[in-house]
Amino acid sequence: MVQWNFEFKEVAVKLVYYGPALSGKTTNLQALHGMFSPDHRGRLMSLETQNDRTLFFDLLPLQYKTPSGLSVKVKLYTVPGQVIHNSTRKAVLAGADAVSFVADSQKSQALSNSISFKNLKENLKANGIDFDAIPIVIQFNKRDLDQIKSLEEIRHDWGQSRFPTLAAVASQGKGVFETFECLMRMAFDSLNQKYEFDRKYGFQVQDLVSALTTDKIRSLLSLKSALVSTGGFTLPR
Ligand SMILES: Nc1nc2c(ncn2[C@@H]2O[C@H](COP(=O)(O)OP(=O)(O)O)[C@@H](O)[C@H]2O)c(=O)[nH]1
Ligand SMILES: [Mg+2]
Repeated sequence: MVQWNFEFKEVAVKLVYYGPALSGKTTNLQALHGMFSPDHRGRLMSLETQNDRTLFFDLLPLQYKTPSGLSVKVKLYTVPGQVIHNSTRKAVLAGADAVSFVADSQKSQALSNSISFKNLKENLKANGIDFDAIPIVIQFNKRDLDQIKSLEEIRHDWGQSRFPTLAAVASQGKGVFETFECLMRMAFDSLNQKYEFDRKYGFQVQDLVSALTTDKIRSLLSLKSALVSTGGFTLPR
């Protein structure tokens, strides 16, 4: 649930990276942290156990102010993927405005992906969030490895769904910003329908997305080529 403070013209949006253990959720946030301009990003906070797996969650805060004075705060979270950490996962998901589901492309991980996706559905429900309405973006990460699900298979499985689906190699920063951009666009399309930040404050998600990176980084990005299937997402012109 977006937190909207009318008096202070401040909106806080929560985006959650969900998925099975070791699919690359933390790596996504680390890569994003490296791409975002220091003017807009906060510190990436990670809580890790000794074996490098996230015990609680990671948090990367972003801030942006429109010329009209609307302060936009975006908080990116990851959940711990391990089955035993379900209570943390449920807590992190509370109040989420949009979800990026990071799947591991390796064929051997297909079952973990589907268990985690089912768990996402359950935990959204437990938090009173409508699975059929919340924006969800799917990222198939680790495209650099062998024995991965082919893009044709992914298109076959997800192409008819409402979820935009993207390919990524998070450890090389590929497809990471594109996934984030898709997620932000979906999230704000949905929020604008309800709160009209665009109409009331001239807020354009494009302006925020552009402000976050330098031109040099932007020139390396291509949302179109990262998309495996578009789902309910319309590419910006
Ligand atoms: N080969 C490969 N390894 C990756 C990729 N993304 C993440 N990893 C590695 O996978 C492991 C788990 O990543 P991490 O981000 O901690 O997973 P999390 O549990 O989902 O947060 C780490 O060793 C990462 O370096 C990728 O695209 N390709
Ligand atoms: Mg992690």
